[in-house]
Amino acid sequence: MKDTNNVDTFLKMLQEVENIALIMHLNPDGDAVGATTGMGLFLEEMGKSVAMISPNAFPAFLRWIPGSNRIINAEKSTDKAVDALNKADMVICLDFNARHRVGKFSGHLEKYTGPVILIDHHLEPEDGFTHYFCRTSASSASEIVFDIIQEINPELSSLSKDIAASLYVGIMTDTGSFNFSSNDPDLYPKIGALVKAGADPELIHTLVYSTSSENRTRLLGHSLLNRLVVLKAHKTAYIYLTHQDLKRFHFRVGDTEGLVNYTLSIKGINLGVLFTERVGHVKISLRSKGEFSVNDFARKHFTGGGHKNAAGAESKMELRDTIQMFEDLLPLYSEELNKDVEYK
Ligand SMILES: [Mn+2]
Repeated sequence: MKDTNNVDTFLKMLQEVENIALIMHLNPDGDAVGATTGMGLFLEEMGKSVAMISPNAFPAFLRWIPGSNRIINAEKSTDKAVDALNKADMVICLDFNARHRVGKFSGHLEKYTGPVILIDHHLEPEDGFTHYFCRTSASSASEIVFDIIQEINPELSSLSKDIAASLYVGIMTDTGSFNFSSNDPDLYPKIGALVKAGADPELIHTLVYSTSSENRTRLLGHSLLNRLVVLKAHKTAYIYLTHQDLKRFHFRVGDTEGLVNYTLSIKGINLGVLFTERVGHVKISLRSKGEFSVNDFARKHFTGGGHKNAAGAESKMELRDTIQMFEDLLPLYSEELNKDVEYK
């Protein structure tokens, strides 16, 4: 039996350790970075020595996050990241639940023999972690970090402004500013506590969402005007981006973040997908409204998974073949795709 969500077990383990390495997933998003810096800063307040590792670079619009300037980019500074891992008495993995999600760094993580704690909110966590803080009903890994902090420190006196801002940005980005995964009423007292501790929702929203480059905004325009395909019969819309598109608009990490959501903004569309042609593979982002599970779909037909209404996947086929395969699959799901969301 997996020992899960047990703060006492975690605290006992913490007593034994001095150096802790925190690791987030490849292509980190706001939740991955925010949960990591939030947890990292909290552990430092507890007197621990903390190293934070990212498998690769994270987007520029997250670089203001307190503590994020200390994150080691394992792709760029591999030796430094491996050193931090080897020095660690404990590893904490945040916002992912399968080791392959750290990309090239997974080999190092697999070789690590100390305790590995998982803090995550995705479905079906992999076996082999020492302790699990997993709750799929949580909005984000950052919310789970908040829960851990609150259980250790119920008065939240250790919730500094910097920790609060980190966790707020994680919850805000993973819920699309409280648009999805945010129906749990228990989430809102936590938001209140974060704001009380000094997180500034207006400022954080501006720092995250009003920072597009001109190229990114034009890529959005190009995507919607020239690369959007609507399949009304299947209540599906998708956007595809080729190498050339990315090159034309000087694509940088994070530029397509949130782009897939525009597909679902069309009335009557229940499944939205973004196909992005990368070197050697096609990156697939999937979103759905209502009952259609993009997690099941991504797991069954592509390499990937995530949540019921938001998932990511990869295809090793050419872009054209990937899209063809996708279109061929849609008739199999016509019943589920035709269930529209309605007010209940
Ligand atoms: Mn997350």
